[in-house]
Amino acid sequence: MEPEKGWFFIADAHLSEADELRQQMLVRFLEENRDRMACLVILGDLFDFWFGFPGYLDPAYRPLCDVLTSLSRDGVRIIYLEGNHDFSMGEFFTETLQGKVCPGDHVLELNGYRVFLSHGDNIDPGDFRYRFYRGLLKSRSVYTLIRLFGPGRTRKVKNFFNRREWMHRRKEHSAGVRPDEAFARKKFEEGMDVVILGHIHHPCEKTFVLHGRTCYYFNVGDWIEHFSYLWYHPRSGFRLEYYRQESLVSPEKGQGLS
Ligand SMILES: [Mn+2]
Repeated sequence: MEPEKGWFFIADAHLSEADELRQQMLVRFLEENRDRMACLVILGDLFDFWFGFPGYLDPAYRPLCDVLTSLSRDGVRIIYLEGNHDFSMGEFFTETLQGKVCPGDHVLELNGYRVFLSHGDNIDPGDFRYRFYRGLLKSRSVYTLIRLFGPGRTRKVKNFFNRREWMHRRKEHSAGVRPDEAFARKKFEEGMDVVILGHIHHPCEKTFVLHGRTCYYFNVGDWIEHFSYLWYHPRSGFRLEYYRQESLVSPEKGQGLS
């Protein structure tokens, strides 16, 4: 019997050249689930810094890129929502993987649900400073500059960005409604049934009832501390799950990335 195929949603692995073990875990997870995978949605920041230079793939990411290529050849759809550590997904994602790359938000229809997807770093309309820098960084002139530097100097570019405090901004909110939940509620009012975000590195699921309509907010968490993902199949619905591969789990915690 054909295994049931569904949708996988992951985000925020923030892999760097030093994270061989976590990359290996992610590769195993994807391999083990390939028969259940119709579509893989990556909600940003899969790498700690990614710039898709034409004709170049960072050898450090080869294992993960290879498994993504083989999934895509097997007919798995790949959708990538750019995060705040992704600058230009480039031809590997668009050509080799034939993936859909969304620089901002994306809305799709999933078995009757209107699903809103976004990395989730740009959801606070009051955070002008962050919005300003994000806009500046993701501008054509910065992309041209990075392209001029070339892949040989990406580590320098990455270190430059990673030294900026606002690159890692995950606002603390001790009282009141969390901004991600307030944002989800706004989207439900606009007609969405499901909102799926990443960025905050905390897996969570919350059900809202709006004028008699049940809506769902999910944050898929991360692959640094929680190794969490969201799985959807028409029969079981949405389920937030955790990958456990004890022999590979490394005790890396609290890297403070977002
Ligand atoms: Mn992020």
